[in-house]
Amino acid sequence: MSLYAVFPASGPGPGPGPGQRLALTFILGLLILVACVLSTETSMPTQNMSHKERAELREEARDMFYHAYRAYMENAYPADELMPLSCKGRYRGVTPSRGDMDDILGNFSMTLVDSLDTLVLLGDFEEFEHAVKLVIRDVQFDSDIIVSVFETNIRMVGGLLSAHILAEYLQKQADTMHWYKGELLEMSRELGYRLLPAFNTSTGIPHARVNLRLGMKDPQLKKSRETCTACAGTILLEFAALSRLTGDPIFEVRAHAAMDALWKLRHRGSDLMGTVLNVHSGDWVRRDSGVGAGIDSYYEYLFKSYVLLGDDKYLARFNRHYNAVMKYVSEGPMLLDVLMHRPHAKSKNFMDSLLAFWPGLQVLSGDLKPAVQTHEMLYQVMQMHTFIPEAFTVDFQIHWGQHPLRPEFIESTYFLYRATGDHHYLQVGKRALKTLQQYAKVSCGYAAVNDVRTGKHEDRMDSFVLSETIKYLFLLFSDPHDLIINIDEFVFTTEAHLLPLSIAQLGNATFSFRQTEEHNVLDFMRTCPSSNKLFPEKVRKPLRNFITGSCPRTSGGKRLSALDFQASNADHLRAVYDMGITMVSVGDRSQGKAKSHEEGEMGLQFMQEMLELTKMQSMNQLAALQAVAFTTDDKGQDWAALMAGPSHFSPELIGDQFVEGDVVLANPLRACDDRLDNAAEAKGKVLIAERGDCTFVSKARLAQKSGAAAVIVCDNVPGSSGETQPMFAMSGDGNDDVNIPVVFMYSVEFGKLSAIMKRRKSPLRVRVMQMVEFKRWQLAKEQRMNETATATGTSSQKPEKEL
Ligand code: DMJ
Repeated sequence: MSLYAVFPASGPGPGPGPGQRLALTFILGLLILVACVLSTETSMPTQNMSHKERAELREEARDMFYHAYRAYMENAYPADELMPLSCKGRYRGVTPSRGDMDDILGNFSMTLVDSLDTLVLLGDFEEFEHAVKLVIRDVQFDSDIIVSVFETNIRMVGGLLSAHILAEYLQKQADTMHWYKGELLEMSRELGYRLLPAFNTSTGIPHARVNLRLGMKDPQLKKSRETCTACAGTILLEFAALSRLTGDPIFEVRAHAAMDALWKLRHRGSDLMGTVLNVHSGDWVRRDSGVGAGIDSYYEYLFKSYVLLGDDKYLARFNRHYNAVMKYVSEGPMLLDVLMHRPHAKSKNFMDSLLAFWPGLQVLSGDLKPAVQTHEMLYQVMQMHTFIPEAFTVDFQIHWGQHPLRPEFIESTYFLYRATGDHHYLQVGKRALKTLQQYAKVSCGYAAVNDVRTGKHEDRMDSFVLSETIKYLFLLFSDPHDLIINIDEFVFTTEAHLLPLSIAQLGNATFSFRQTEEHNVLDFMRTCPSSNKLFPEKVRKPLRNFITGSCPRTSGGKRLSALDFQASNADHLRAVYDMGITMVSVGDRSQGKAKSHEEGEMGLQFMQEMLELTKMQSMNQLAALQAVAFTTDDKGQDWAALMAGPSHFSPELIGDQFVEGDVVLANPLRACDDRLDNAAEAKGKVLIAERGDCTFVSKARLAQKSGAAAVIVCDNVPGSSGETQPMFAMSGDGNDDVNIPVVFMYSVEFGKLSAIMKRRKSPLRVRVMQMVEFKRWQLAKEQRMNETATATGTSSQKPEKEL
């Protein structure tokens, strides 16, 4: 059914023009489609969960742990990870490399070390003791392997430290493991020393990678410069614990220094951090600022450093950043990256799944309302796509469909449940658990999902599946009283390792006792019914259809807004009819009449919003659209541009940024098989390669290798055009190594470009840039020309374009 809106008969002013009508039809069509396609499950009221069911789910989480753990121990140990599809171990240097991703691996039995403290939480002291013995016997660090400092710290140092703490705890409390003499602490100290050379930089901010044996003397690390904010800022909890437990201050000193240096790099205007920086100069390399990939655990460690060490400085810093994030990045329940130096400009139109930890952190810091909202939005994304994809767009479409069974959403669910006691979060956890069982469980462990659209598995089970994902599920369904430790006396590291708050008392000048005034803080929870429990549902309710919009959102008396409007909703149709707008099937042109003058006014307001929405939508589309611009006259005065699509794997050209160069056709045109016969010619130029035979990103890598300034991938489907089909963004493989712009051009547009190339005597020079910027620039130019023409009384008619 196709619908369009007819303007109210009683309302003043002109009706929408044909273009606007078309846009309205489009929006309404879209709304109808969304309403029909999506289920209404999100509006299910929360059901309380019985003790019995909760206990059953706890046991199911326990079984999940053993299913994964045994699969690893029996088929992969002493490898770092289990490959669940081939049912064998993943070894660095032996298993075919996955590139930078493998920097996580150090051939140090990572999954076992990462799993140790979960064994204690499960109450399996016997297996814990056995596993500790294995680690002491088998794990060694003197390997000529380059590892990620961040990952080694959070998974290995953190895993060893928490296991050491729990081993000593069991000695005292469970009268067991008397043979244990602090070997795990010694191992973590040794590993800490092996990471320290990375901290020898002029800023004190550690390098991203280090060689376990050679430190920074590895020739491959000579050019090491860049690290991410989270990579450098997620060290302090483990290093402080290491120093306080060993009595060796060096670790904590270095980690504090890195935090201090990072703090100095914040943007003084916005208080935001970028994502990637140069460890020597302290210059920002990527100024995108959000709470997900590249930054996430820096914020987490500022707050938790305050909690663990009691140093107010970290709370103050966290608060400054937090306010900035809530001011610029947070938009309703969404969190959208901005540029740290231009915080009003959104730098991405997608969110990544790592940001799902944020509501959990908000809970810890006491800001419950936005935590409930963001969590609700994420839950809807999960229901829409089965799992939360690695990245999803602002309209909740898949941007990157992978799902490596990450813990962040479950982690936040756990903290929200602990803070509110609301059974909704148990239901959410149940759904997450059952989804893992149904779609990720394989006979040999749990397999990551390569694409949530197809459900295809990947031969990968990251160690955090055991150390975090299943641990948080187990904790969610456990009564804290049944756990062998008082969980509230511990801080969870970013890898969910347990560090006791008592560490602060092990002496350091930065420590000061916190004034908790616990009784006053908790008073509001003692009301009956607890206001704390009633609150989240109130916050969630209006958001319930945030994505699907499948139920009426208006309550009596409130004006229906265009944003809320659902063409499939009878109440909505009635409401707009009352405002004087009739929705008619094409062909039926009867008009609506407003019930009253006021309602007629509301109708006008409604239509205005519709137009605004259309405008916003086309602005968004324009922002993503790329342009290949060139001059159409010899003097270089007149410009034209052909539309092109962006890619997910190359840097975005934002604002007035552009890359300019002569175009050159790749030889062979498809630029595959690592073969480019005219590589020398491509240097500094804009290389044109044809779609097909290999991935977009491999063409881009080949062009980058030969020094090309940018790439235009032209379509291989004859007759395709951006005028008749939607533009799309080329997908990558998740690696972030392409640093030249890469754009896609349909065949019709490319036909125009190649015709111009043929007509020109000299090579065609093009500018790759954002389409919206090109349009802005052109408009400004036209305006200037008009002004001059008016002033001089001449004609401002533009010369014919070459297109
Ligand atoms: C874990 O290793 C940690 O939670 C880290 O902070 C982020 N990435 C993974 C889980 O997704």
